[in-house]
Amino acid sequence: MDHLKFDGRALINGKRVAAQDGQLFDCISPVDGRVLTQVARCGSADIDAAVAAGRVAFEDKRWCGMAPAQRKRVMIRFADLLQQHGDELAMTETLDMGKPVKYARGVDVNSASNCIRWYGEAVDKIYDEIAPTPSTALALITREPVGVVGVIVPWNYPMIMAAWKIAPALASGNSVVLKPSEKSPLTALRLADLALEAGIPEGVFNVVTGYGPEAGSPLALHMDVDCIAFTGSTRVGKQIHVMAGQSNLKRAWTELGGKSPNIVFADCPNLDRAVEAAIGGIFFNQGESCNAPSRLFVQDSIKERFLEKALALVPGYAPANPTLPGTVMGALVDQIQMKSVLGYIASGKAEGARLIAGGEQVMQDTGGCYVQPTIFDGVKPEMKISREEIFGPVLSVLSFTDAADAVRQANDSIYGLQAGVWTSDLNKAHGVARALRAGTVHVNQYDEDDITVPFGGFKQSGVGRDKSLHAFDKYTETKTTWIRIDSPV
Ligand code: TXE
Repeated sequence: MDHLKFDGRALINGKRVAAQDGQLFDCISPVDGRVLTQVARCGSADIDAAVAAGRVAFEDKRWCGMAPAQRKRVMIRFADLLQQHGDELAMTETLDMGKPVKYARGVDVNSASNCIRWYGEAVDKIYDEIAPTPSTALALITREPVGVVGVIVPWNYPMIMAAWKIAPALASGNSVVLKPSEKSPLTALRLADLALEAGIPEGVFNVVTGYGPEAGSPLALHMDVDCIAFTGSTRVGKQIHVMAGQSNLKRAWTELGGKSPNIVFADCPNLDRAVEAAIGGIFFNQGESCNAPSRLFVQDSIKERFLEKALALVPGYAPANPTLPGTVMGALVDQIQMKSVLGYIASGKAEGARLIAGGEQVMQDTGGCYVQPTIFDGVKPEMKISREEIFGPVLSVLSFTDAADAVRQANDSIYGLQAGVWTSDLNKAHGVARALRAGTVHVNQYDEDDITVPFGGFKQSGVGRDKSLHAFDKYTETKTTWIRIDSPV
């Protein structure tokens, strides 16, 4: 990994550039605390330059005017380049934000590449519509790119979150200005290098690095940005909608937090699988997943057996250096996040939940940010660890009496991103799935995922859907063109 050289300059109009005022910030690895490189600390002037480049590229149609079949070929080449550079991208991601390299390669690179390929494939396969009007008129319903799309993403899946937005935005012919998280900026810059290499014209895909208030806000407030797509915290997501309204009423799409309930009934068809999914779901990616099943509801009659099996799996998630190929639990993204997670663990103890696994920071001697996989039993709905998104390896186990009680408790949250139900009873599975207020409900599994299905939340988990053909709704305007036919034959 010492062979990796990082270039922390922004990418604007096809060129790597420093911030206009020369400001930089340190990019610190949570693996061992080392400074990986310095990164451009962009501000308003840099955002203006990136948006202007995107606007010029959009207006002269160098990308949206390209024949769809050609645009498709370029995007597929872009997806191929991610695979060709997969090992480098994976190790960069691991060093930058701490996830195990095995998953950075096997999940993040593959999934980002697949996403870009899938939307690329769609470019020349989607048709517009003709409305069923009387014969005196022809009404065309066409989709047009919105123009310049601003994209702000978090640090937990930097490449995947970027791909979910830039792929449909680019496939629809837009220009993009991407602001990655200041905690994990490096792979976004490499994606933009590879996009250029693949043949996406200069100015079409720009990356500006920097902090939220300094680089993200000017993008969300920009009068010449037509759409802003955001993944991150609910707190900042609300500000994004305000900024969109305060400026030019740009379209705003947000994928925000979650506190997903996972309900296991006593008639669960396969207890071992339910345990593996519950534990794998919360500890994968160090618990830094918006859709992590962080509230586990287990019916009383199987709870003891369930937790016994769950505890047996916990040692398998012991944190280790994520650059090693066998590691399954890496480092939390930074010191701030680690302190926040440890604060939630302290609050769980203080509020009287029963700590049955983990609870400690470990590997302090490395200089990295490592926390044990942690489970609290006896969690009550009003406790902070049951209500707030922890975004770390902390599972809260709650109880319920019957299906109605489980649904009531599950829905008692400001969030509505995902949910899980485990039962052999088809009626109960359908009934509970319908009653759950969540964008995705998993039945008798929790880990299925595919680019073909929409992803997003009800309630304060956000507005709009990533993935699937539905994502095109966010990056296109629908136009009606009425054509009068004077004298039908
Ligand atoms: O997210 P932020 P943070 C949750 C999770 C986590 C907490 C804080 O609970 O513990 O949020 O994480 C940019 N204007 N999630 O602080 O701040 C920022 O630079 C414009 C859940 O990292 O929301 C980054 O690029 N942009 C989540 C992005 O917003 C601003 C994923 C996300 O940062 C901005 C991440 C501003 N004023 C965190 N302030 C999920 N659901 O996937 C920040 N940003």
